[in-house]
Amino acid sequence: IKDLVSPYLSSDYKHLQKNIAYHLEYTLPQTTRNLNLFGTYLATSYTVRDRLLQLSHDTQKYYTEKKVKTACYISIEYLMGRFLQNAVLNLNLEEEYGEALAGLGYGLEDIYDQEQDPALGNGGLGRLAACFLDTLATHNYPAWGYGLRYNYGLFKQSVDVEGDQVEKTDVWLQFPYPFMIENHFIRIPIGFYGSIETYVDQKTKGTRFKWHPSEYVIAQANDILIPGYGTDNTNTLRLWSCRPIQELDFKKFSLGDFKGASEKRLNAENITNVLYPNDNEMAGKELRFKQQYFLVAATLQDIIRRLKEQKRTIYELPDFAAVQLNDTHPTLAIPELLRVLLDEEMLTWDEAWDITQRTFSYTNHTILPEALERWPVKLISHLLPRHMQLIEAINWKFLENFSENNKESGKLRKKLSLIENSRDTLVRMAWLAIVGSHKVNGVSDIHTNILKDKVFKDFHKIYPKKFINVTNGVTPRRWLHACNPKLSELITATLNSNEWIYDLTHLSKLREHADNEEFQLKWAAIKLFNKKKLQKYVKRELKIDIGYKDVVYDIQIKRIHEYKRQLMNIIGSISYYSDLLKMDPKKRKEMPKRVSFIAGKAAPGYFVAKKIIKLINCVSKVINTDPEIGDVFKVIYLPNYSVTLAELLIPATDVSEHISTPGTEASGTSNMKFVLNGGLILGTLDGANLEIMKNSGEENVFAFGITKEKVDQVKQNNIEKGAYNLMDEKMKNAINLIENGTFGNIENYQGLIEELKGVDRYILGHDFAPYMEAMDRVMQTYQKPQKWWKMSILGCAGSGWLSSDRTIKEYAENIWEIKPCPLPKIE
Ligand code: 26W
Repeated sequence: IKDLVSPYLSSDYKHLQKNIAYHLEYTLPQTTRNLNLFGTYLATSYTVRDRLLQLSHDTQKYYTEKKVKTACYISIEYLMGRFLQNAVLNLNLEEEYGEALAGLGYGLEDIYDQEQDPALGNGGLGRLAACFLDTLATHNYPAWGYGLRYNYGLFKQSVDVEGDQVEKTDVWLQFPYPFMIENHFIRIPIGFYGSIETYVDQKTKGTRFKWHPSEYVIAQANDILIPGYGTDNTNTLRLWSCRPIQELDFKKFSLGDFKGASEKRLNAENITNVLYPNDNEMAGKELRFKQQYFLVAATLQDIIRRLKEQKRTIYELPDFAAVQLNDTHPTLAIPELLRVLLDEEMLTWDEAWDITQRTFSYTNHTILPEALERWPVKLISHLLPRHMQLIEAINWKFLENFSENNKESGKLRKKLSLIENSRDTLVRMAWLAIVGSHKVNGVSDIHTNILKDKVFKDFHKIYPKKFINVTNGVTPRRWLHACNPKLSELITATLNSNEWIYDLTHLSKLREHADNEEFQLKWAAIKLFNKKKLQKYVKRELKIDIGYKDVVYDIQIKRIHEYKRQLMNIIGSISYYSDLLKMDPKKRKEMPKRVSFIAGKAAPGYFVAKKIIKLINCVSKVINTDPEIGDVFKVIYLPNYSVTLAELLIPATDVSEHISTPGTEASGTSNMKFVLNGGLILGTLDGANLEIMKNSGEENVFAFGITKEKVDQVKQNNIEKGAYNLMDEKMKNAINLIENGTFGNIENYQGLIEELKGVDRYILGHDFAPYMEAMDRVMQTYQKPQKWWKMSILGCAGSGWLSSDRTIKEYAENIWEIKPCPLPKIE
């Protein structure tokens, strides 16, 4: 049969053209006689999909033959970005597709540009998952991604005339998304609510339990095939969407109750309707809890089905699949697997618990207390009565090891308990994840140390070996090769090989060119080229002309959050603006030029973050229209930050800001992407910044501020003496400008300013002067091009370890115990 299809898949450009024409004529309501860009993009995408389907079938068949162990990554978010360019590059078909499309009158770039980003994630955690999928396929690891196919992804953001964030629904499925394949053969029933039956097992005479859910929905698989770079191995990202058991209640319909007739369907569809837009803050809504259970219940059934298809027993599960919990959102997988093993597979508790612990591992991505999930016992008992019973049993058995007898261990028991008795009785999901996993990891050195010494201290004492660090990484395919083709070419030409694309440590060989003037000029010219592209975008989208020659492009792009301190950034801009105004106009004109970009979304319910956006926009308006300032300084807020926008911004950046309060940013991953693209870092001693300094050289990073150890003392001082009283004069002056209405009515910013002058939780006041001083160093250094470009090249040369290929190797070896399984090459 393979011979019947393989001619279709030839990669000759004429063949590709025929394939595209086929899909235009027979898949789409289009014809080859009236071509348009969007239709051609769709048809092109279908031809890519065809190739991936073939490769995916071969891959699955081979993995099954080889009986490999598979990694299953469960994540409630995936921020994939555009698909087509990545797939064409990974399949190494760029030239062929370029030619094929040119023949039809289109440029490849314009076709790529037709694609909408599927925004099925909020930020760092979802994008990390996407980088991991790229690496897993590229390095031939047998792996599955599991997630949810939300009807509506993260909201689209715009800014109104007042400077406020406006949210619009992201209807990403209104047009076909050609890379997702609805797999009608995989439909899995998922229960909710109901009761527990207790009975005596006739064989063992022991008590057994059975859950009888009172409601069911269907989990429908939607598959996205993940190509690897330079390999035939193609993995699957399986996204579940929720369908009703019964589409329409005909009885109700016949009685004229049309609304009631569709109620069940609407309730079911609701489960995967929308991505919760909170990042680092728990919303605590019942629907979100349903999403979490729906995801893990469907995923585990799918894994167990595949295990059994291979005629393997349930005891072999830990050798068949390593299941990674991406933060605590999928933690219900632990009681769910236990339930399946006990109530359906009839295992003993000890057997079931052993299998569970050996199957799961858990990654923590944040230590912010408001982000740590705790769900009410009441809610769990109502929705998943059997699971609540099991969580209590896990807790009971775990605490058994710590006697109740003396006061000290009584205290310890309280701290360790999976169930917290505060105002509400709550389940601590992180505790459950730790107890039910064999490995727990943080995402950077400093973050893992905080987990061990603070957040999970008591658990670390009990299970010292369970806790390990796996520092995050990013895929060099998307974040250098695809988004910065000119730099990619220069690196390949300089190293005389493109091996760096899948082994990034090769970049270290760039070190010998760091001082070379000719090389520096080439390097700088590419940055300028990328800046020009961004300048054009800003002109087109915002109608602002910012210039790009001899201007420092300074960028902070990430979710808007108090701990990330965009507020310090914008107050810095106010202060700089005020200094410029005070200057002798002649001297001002000679100042080095800077554009300060900020982009990022605020969670719709996070009012403080929204005020920060408003302040940024109002400050930007005043500065950008001040004729005294002209092109010496501009502040640009770019709306609707996305993966695709990041691909434009990162290659164009001279210096990026990663200025979180020490101890708050678990890792950060955009910092890595900037360094990879020759951008310099202006950053605090936090997250992965520290490791970037270690690997690229401290002298190549503009670091400032205190270590995390000193933060508590500063906070205490703020509380005792009042933050405002300790503040630097320049910062007071900037705050004064906000208060006197320079940037619009102060009432807009009341909450922000009060917190800043009072407690200043994130110690902006303390760090302000060193921050401004570091920015000054940036501007001074930029005036010395040889030094600047040397730093830029050395930063990139030291970034080999930043690849997610390194990260995944560590997961594979130290947590999952899986091995690459490359498909044999067929020539
Ligand atoms: C329950 C609400 C909620 C939603 C999302 C809580 C927490 C999250 C995420 C875990 C937040 C997140 O994305 N964390 C980021 O993870 C990145 C990948 O490890 C890190 O690089 C970032 O530093 C971290 O903020």
